[in-house]
Amino acid sequence: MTATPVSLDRRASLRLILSAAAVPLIAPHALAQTTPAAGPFALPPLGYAPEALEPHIDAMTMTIHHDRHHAAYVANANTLATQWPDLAKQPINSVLKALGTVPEAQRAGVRNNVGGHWNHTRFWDVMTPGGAKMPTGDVKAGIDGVFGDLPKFKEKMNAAALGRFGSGWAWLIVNKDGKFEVVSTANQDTPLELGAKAVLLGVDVWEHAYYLKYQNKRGDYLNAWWNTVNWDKVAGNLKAGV
Ligand code: MN3
Repeated sequence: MTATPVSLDRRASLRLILSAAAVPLIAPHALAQTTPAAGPFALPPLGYAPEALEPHIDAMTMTIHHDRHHAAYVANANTLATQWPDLAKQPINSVLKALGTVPEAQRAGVRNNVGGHWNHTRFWDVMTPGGAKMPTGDVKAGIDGVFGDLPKFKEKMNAAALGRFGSGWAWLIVNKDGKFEVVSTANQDTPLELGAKAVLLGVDVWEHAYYLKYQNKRGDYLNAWWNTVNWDKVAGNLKAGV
């Protein structure tokens, strides 16, 4: 009978079609990680697999968030650098600490896009899998000294994150007086413009950070997010300052 070879051919063709289809599905992620940016700003690699934070943060959210949202901030920052070349001639922290020195035509763009690039870079890093699961050393001492203990600090941070109307961030910083403080910023504003001496930890509460898995339940996302915090990275941020 001829039915069998035809059926096998069909299966083989289907396999070929599927394997060909798999290439463009994989390629954009790989490209986003490795293609040099057309400009001074580059999307940093996530540093871990997009599924590495599951079940707390799902792979699809991480992929879209990093490869599309963060990538868009980087692309826009590169466009701004063509309009205002001084943007690329100074450290990013200096620009964000002194937004008043940015020409007015580019200021809002720099605030949103260079700010978004800085915020997300810090965010991916503090969620790096592994590391200490509890604060130790100077971070623990700072948290206990100002907030009482870790649970009370988490309450304060969650309140800042839940209280941010619309889009923005909640942060643990060392403020301009050298004291641990929880602050919230709107949109892609950074704690650098508040005069922070160190930015220890930040959580993105834009809906794009959690909507696929948690929908409108920002509190559930926050409770899950705490499981991803790498306290060794937090300690490194305290030591490094800004
Ligand atoms: Mn975001």
